[in-house]
Parts: sequence; structure tokens; C-alpha cells
Amino acid sequence: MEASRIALPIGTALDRFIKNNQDQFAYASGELSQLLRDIALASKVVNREVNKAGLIDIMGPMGSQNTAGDEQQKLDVLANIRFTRALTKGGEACALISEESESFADLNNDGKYVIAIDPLDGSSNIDVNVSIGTIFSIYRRKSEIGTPIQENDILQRGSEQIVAGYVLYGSSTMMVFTTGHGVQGFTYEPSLGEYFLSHPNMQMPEEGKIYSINEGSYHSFPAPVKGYIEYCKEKNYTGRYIGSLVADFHRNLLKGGIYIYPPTAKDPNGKLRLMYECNALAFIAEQAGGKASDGKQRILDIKPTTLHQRVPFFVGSRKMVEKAESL
Ligand code: AHM
Ligand code: MG
Repeated sequence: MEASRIALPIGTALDRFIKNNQDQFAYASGELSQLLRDIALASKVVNREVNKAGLIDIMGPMGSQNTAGDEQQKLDVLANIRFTRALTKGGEACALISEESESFADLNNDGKYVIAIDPLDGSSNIDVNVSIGTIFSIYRRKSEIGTPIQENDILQRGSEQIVAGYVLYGSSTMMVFTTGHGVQGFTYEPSLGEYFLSHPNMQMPEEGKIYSINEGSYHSFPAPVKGYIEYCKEKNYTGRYIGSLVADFHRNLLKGGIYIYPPTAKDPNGKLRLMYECNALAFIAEQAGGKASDGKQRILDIKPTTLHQRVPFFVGSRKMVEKAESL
């Protein structure tokens, strides 16, 4: 790992970290730092709302459906509003792609950045007090600043991300992100209202013993995926599946493991969305020494053709993903 990855000591506040590491951002610019601060601020608001979800009447289905046909929960909608508002006010973003919106939101033509976000992933877990997360990717726009957004600004490959991260609303709330110089994890201190560096330069163990997959759909998995599950069982690996992508990914990042959402009869391309679920986690995995694939090719190399495109997802410890791919 190159020396430039070393930032500031554990306990450094996120704001100070961003300020001191601005040169790590591709096209070093204050706007990108501001964008990250805007996302952090919105996540604090969402964190507050997630934490009181059981107390006030903001739980339960809204009765509407999002683009994928899933039932939207009130908190999904609220989180989408919080992030959209934060990113709109800042003015740095020209477009926002969200799981909760059919088409992208056109923000500020003078903005330099395109954001893809899943404001609240794992929403089926909200009602049962299980960890949920926010996933985000930041791209630099390709078209000239000041002009309307074009398709090639929006449908960029994951390899073109300049920042990617997630927020995990878990037993503690964490924000984990990469600017392409390793992966940094910050833990939220609610009484101070600030994120502090707790996990500098995160590395995913190259081999692990945890496999995370919804085995309930076993009968409709492709034969190689079934084969990989059998392999995990022969090896006596541990099965762990929360059903919240961010939480499953985060555990495997720390402990070593693989997360798989394969093609199924119900979802022939898998369930997860390339642009605002898989790409960010793939970038983080690679930056931490792990790997992400659709079973055949690197996730970050896939050229999206639509906003809400789904893709089979194999992500985690490098050797585990390679083994799964080899089958
Ligand atoms: P969502 O975006 O509607 O919340 O769906 C994504 C979630 C992931 O967090 C999780 O890994 C997966 O769906 C679980 O799906 P399943 O219940 O089919 O295993
Ligand atoms: Mg989601």
C-alpha cells in the first residue's frame, strides 16, 4: 500500500480527514469534498430518523411501489428526500440516479458530479430493527459544465467512479468510503454529531470462511452456484445472511467472506442493481484487496445500458470470488 494512503490517526473527525486528504481526490477539488460532507450530513439526518423508526409513526408501507416493483417504506422515501435535498442544495451535483426514482433527477447544469445512490437499502429489514444502509457512487460528468446532462454522463462504468461509499445504520452507524486510495471507515458519535476515523485503510482478508447467500432460492440457482455452495459446506464454512447488502458486505469486509446474489428463476439477472448497489461495493471491495464479479466479468467493467439494470453479484474476499468464478 503506498504511503499516500496513510491519512490521519484513529479518532480524526471526518471533516478534518476530508480537508487534509483533498489531494487524494481525483481532480482534487473543494467541490468533491463538499459533496462528501453533504452526503455525510444527510446520512446523519437519516440516521436520526432510522433510530426513532420504532417510536413515531413513520414505519410501515407507503402503499406505493418503486421502479423495481418493491413496496416502498416510508423511511425509503424520507431517505431519498434527505439525500436529494442535501445534494441539490450543495449545487455540486448535476444529476442524481436513485433506486427510488424512475429516471434520474436533473439538478444543477453547472454541477460537475453525477451521483448514484440507494438511499436506504435493505428496506424489508426496517420494520424488524435490523441493520440497513445507504450506498453511493460519485462520477465526474463527461459533458461540458453548464450544458444539459447527456446519456454518457449517466451511464458510466463503475471503473469511472471517483468516490464510492456506504453508510451502515447498525449497532453503531458507520460511513465507509474510498476515493481510490484505500478504504476508510468512520464511526458516528451521536452525542457529538460527528463521524470519527475508526477503521483506517481497511483490508479485506484475501481468504474467508463466511458465505452469504439466500439459500431459500437454492433450487433455482445455476448449477455452478449450487456447486460453490456445496464446496462451502464441504469446507465447513459459516453461512451468514442478513438480507441487508451493506451489512452483509461490511461483515465480510472485516472478517473475510463472500456475498452472492446469483441469477434465480424470479430474477434471471440477479436482484441487485448495477448502478447504485453493486458498483460502489465493487469499488470498495477492490480498494480493500477484494474482488467483485458477475460470475464472468469484473463488475466495474460492465457498461450500463439502463439506470436500473440488474446484475448477478459475487463480491468479497479475492480467493473466494475466484473460486466461485472458477466453477
Ligand atoms: P432493496 O433495495 O429493495 O432493499 O433490495 C436489496 C436487498 C439487499 O440489501 C439484500 O442483500 C437483498 O435485497 C436481499 O434479497 P432477498 O430477500 O431476495 O435475499
Ligand atoms: Mg436497494
